[in-house]
Amino acid sequence: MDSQRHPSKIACLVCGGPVEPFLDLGRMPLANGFVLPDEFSSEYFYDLRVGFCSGCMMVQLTEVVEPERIFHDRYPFYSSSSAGMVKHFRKFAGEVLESIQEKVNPFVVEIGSNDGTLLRHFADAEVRHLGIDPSTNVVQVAINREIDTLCRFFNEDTARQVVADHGQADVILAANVLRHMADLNSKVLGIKSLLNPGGRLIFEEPYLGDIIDMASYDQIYDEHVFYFSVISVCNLFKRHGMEVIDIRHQNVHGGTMRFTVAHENVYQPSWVVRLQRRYEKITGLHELETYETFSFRTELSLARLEELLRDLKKKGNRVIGYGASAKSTIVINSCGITSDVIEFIADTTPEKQGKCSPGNHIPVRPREAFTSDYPDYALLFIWNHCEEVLKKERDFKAAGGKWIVYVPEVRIL
Ligand code: JHZ
Ligand code: ZN
Repeated sequence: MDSQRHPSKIACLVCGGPVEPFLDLGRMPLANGFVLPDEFSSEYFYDLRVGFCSGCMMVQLTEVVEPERIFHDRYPFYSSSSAGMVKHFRKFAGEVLESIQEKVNPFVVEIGSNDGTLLRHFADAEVRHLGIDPSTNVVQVAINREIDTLCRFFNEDTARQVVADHGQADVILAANVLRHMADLNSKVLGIKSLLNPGGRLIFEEPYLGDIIDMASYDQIYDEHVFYFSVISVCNLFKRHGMEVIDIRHQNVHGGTMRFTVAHENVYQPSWVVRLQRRYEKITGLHELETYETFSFRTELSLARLEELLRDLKKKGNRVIGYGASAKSTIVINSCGITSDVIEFIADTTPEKQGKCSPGNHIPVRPREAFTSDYPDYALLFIWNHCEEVLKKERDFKAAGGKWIVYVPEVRIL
């Protein structure tokens, strides 16, 4: 092995301390890199490894893919692709709108605003707003909905530009975005300069505590450079004179934490933040051993899934995948699943249909390919939308079909 390319420890992207790798998922294609057959030979691969920094407690990837390879004019993920998430964002917006109703002409900025699923509620309420997102195709959807959006990467320059054009923000929102940004210190500096003195950054991300508890290893991929605990997020903002003043756990994407952050010494931080930090110490989120156990559970879970699929195929069953999520790429490539095992993946996103899954090239077909000819088993790659899917597809079960899930454990439903 080339020790220059695969150093055992890398420097933490936040504090520069040593990062200890604890899980290696091998060579991996881009999670959202769905491909046409003539693109197979130019597919991009990277080493998917994740590590823990004992200095600032941040869990992070050890190899970062350039964001321009991921977010471009064909980024195939739309925030509105799940009815459950649309509902979640409506409620989120309602709470924020209520918190700013006393303000005169408030200004709300969303980083990574995608197709405007969250920001549309501010546009509808005629609140001054601005979305910032680098993926042209998703931004076009937002612009068509008359949501003010700037199509570019968020960074310190963008922040300066927004302040010059519109002034500082009262609220900055970011949902499933900050963990995607490798140069996190610089992004925090951008946020700090964009946020007015009494302003709040409210962001949410799948919570590391839940990822560990549920062994949801498939949330680990190129787009997610960081995996946030309350301790690591507090440490990150403290470096820049900001502080976490509140946290609220959310029941989406397998467990998400919503963080509220402000300039230091403006608000009294909630006792919940202190308590959760203590809880994280009790459950070992500040110790490498916890992550090594997680790594072992991941390997076990992958082996069980592989065995189950092999067994079902041997008995002559038809198996398909449901939901060509970014997560599915990790499971498919880690388990070595090919189209001999899974005929196709059913997915509602037009941009993914007709293409093949990254790496192992399983065809992606519209949902109707599933409903018109039910298989014996469907492997649910969007276990995070389980309730929504099982309700929508209740006829599959009624027709004798069975679901396979693998988070929190490999099970047949
Ligand atoms: P879903 C993406 O992850 C990527 P993914 C990103 N990195 C991130 O952080 C999270 O979102 C938030 C399909 N689908 O939401 C549509 C159906 O086919 O778990 C999409 O292709 N039928 C930004 O991709 C895919 O699932 C359905 O009934 O893991 C989305 O999967 C539903 C509900 C979805 O996110
Ligand atoms: Zn660190």
